[in-house]
Amino acid sequence: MNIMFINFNIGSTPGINNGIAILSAVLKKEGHRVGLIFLNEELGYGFNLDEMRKEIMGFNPGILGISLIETQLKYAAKFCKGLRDYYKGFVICGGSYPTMVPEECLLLDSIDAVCVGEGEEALRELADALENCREYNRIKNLWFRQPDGSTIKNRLRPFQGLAELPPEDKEIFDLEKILPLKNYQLETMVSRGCPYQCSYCINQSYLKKYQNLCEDTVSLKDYVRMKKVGTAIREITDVISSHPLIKKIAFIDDNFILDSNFLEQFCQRYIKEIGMPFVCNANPLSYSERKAKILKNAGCDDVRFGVESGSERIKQEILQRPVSNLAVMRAFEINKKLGMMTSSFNMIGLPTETKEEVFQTLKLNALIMPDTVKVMTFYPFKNTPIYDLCRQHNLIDYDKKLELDNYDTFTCLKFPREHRLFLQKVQTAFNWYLNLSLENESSKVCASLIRKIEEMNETEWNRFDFYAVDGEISQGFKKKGVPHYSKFVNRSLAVKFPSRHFN
Ligand code: B12
Repeated sequence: MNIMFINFNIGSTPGINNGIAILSAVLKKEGHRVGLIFLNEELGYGFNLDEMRKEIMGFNPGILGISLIETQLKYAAKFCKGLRDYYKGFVICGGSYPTMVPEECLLLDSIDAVCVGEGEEALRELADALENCREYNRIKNLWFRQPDGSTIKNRLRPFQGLAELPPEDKEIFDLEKILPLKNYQLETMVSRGCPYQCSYCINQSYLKKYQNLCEDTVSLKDYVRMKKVGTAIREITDVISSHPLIKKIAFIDDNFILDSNFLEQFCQRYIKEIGMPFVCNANPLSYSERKAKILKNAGCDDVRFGVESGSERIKQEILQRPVSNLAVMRAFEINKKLGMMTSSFNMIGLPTETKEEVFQTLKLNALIMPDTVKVMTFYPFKNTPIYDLCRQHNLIDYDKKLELDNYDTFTCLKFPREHRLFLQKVQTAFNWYLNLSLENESSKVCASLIRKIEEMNETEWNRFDFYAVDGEISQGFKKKGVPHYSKFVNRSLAVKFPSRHFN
């Protein structure tokens, strides 16, 4: 059967969708033909309904599979509206958003079914049933909309065993176009699930959903899984053998270092079979000098840590994230000692967060001095504990939320105007605030610039070309060799100069 996926990646950095990559591998193994429409302007494929129609008609899929995250819902809804004018096959959607709010996705025009949770077995069974004209209404993990408007809500099967899966089909993505946009870094994952219960992430609700809907009893232990070392290695070697320009591997798991045994075994094989520099995500709480040494010996030169906030109150009360500032400082200290780079991920614009608490986040970053710093604006995802908190306090501006494609720059919370302006200034100019602590020429220049922007009203701020000024002062500092942070490529990213980062 022909099965075509649609990946909505509009207005946000393109990347391999691991969900589609594994579904494609499973379906191809069964002999199906798999196609993909990857919507992303940077890849030269914007949201153009006529183009999509031509591609779909040309591929003639029996199943159209939409992979969806919350920020892309508006595009999927528009696409689904006119779809039935020309497409009569089966339409199903899956991904993090359909899993969090399946009832809402079932209401989208043209949708026949929603996949709740993991989709490998469900989609394989659906394709098989449709191909052989068999009954499919009882397939686990699938919810169906009936012609009379009623729904069938099947229970979920237990979490997918990763050992049974083939290597992902990353080649279904146009890697020739994606890789240059990622500085020739190949993104991959070695695990699924996360044991932490942070209120802003889907993990907590994801597990709860399974606990409520699964046919068997499932626990956190079942949710957090590692791939087979051999499969994780092969998913990399297969791609690098056909894309020789790849120069770095990025492990984008929530927490790459979670399982010590896996880490050791994987790193041993990685050195021998891949031997390329790599970067990974890690939670400061799971970090230790021992793990850092394993990483370093295997070629890891950069670890990305979720710092999130410098306010202990925000972390405990709002984010339910038990990672103290001390744990953060320890993790960064370990890397500094071993000569490894660090990246720090942060959020501002959190519910109940005060100006002082925003500054605590900047101060913590100034203390730990990461090589790159990302500061994003908080975005409440549906069905997460923090979303419920925001809703209870009537904090969400739903129209604004719908407008946002990603959560880099603008808040969709109903803060007073003056606080919104403050957040925009800090999110844009956070590198200048970091420079204040460097106690060098950049601190003096940035102190006076910060005074200037802090006094600006909304109109003045909107007219102010921050990026031109930042580029100019950064050039000057670079010429003189003055250490400083400047913005790089992405509006939410600042890089420390001098930097080994983009060599
Ligand atoms: C890796 C990752 C990325 C990668 C890949 C993105 C992608 N589209 O998959 C990159 C780095 C590019 C990325 C970017 C972003 N991400 Co991201 N990312 C993740 C992460 C850490 C893991 C996802 C993953 O690969 N899991 C493993 C695969 C195998 O699972 P899966 O994707 O869920 O797929 C399974 C099922 O969902 C289902 N399925 C999926 N699609 C389909 C389709 C059909 C037809 C069917 C039947 C089934 C099905 O079957 C799959 C196999 O079992 C999650 C966190 C998490 N815990 O899930 C966040 C997450 C998905 N990201 C999120 C967000 C918001 C973003 C960004 C908007 C961030 C930004 N500021 O720009 C961008 C958007 C990019 C885009 N438009 O796709 C949110 C989504 C929230 C939500 N409720 O929708 C998450 C959940 C993080 C969070 N905050 O909790 N991300």
